[in-house]
Amino acid sequence: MRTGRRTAGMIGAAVTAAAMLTGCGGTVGDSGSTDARRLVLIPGVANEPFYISMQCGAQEEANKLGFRLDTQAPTQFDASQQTPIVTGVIANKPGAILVTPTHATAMASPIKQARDSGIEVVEVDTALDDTSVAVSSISSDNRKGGRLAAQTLSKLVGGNGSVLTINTKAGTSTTDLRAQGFEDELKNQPGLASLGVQYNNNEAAQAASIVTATLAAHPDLVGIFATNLSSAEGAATGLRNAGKLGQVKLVGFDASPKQVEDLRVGTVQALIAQNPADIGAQGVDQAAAAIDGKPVTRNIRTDMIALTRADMDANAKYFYRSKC
Ligand code: T6T
Repeated sequence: MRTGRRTAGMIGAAVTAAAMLTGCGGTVGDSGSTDARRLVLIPGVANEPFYISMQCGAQEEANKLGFRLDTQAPTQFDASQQTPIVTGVIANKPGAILVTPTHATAMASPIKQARDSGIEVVEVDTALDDTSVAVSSISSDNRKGGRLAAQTLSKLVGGNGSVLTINTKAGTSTTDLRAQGFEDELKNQPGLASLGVQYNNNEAAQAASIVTATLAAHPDLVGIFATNLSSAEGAATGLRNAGKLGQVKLVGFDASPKQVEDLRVGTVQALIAQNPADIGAQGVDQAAAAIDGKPVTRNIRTDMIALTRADMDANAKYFYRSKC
């Protein structure tokens, strides 16, 4: 495996993770000169069905447009792991990076460095607070998704009772917007009382513990909104451990294979599925346009759908993939 001249141990670990992402990711060469036909995808974390699906869509589009796409992913969704990947890529001068900033402010400095070195920056999924850095940002309408989750949960619990949000990591633009959208919509649902937001640090086990502790403190809990894959998978485990499956309703974002199975067996009542393959494909389109000096679209919103057990199989195209 070849890596850049400035490769440190940490980058080596991250690159290994990238190669494992789907088996089709590669490392970036160290030619030292700009290779405008090369793109580097830097997702939020390796080995996760949302980002694998995003990579599959990006790879397919890059093949169509005649670009080489390399992928380098951190082993955890964490700015301290993603930063050396971004700075390492600068030395290798691709035409563009497609990056999922793991923190809305902590990732600003390395991503700006990339931009200032002449690399086009396209944000895929999450975004920096500083909207001046990327030429284009492609994501779901996350605030709307949070509102949709609240409407869905309200119907499931008959409009009454206490509800909890389990969020992943503060500073993740997407999931913070989902939690805000959920709270906004609760204002239109007078029978629902918010128990606030708790963070699971993107660890499913922590989400399970949050559910156990909340059930002990609030036996009136009727519903949970889990803002992403790890929080939803973990919340389902927590409800199962407490023997509360189906009694406490669960609406989760994302549609990993485990989440889809949880929906099928009734552990989860609804999933807000995103379209990560489209985020990846449109990210490549925008990167290619920027490199070729063509017009780019600053903000692109991809579609989402609320899946229930009744309609899930008709919408199987929204299920996330574990490999391309
Ligand atoms: O929900 C997705 C993604 O949209 C979010 O930014 C981070 O979490 C996921 O990757 C799911 O784990």
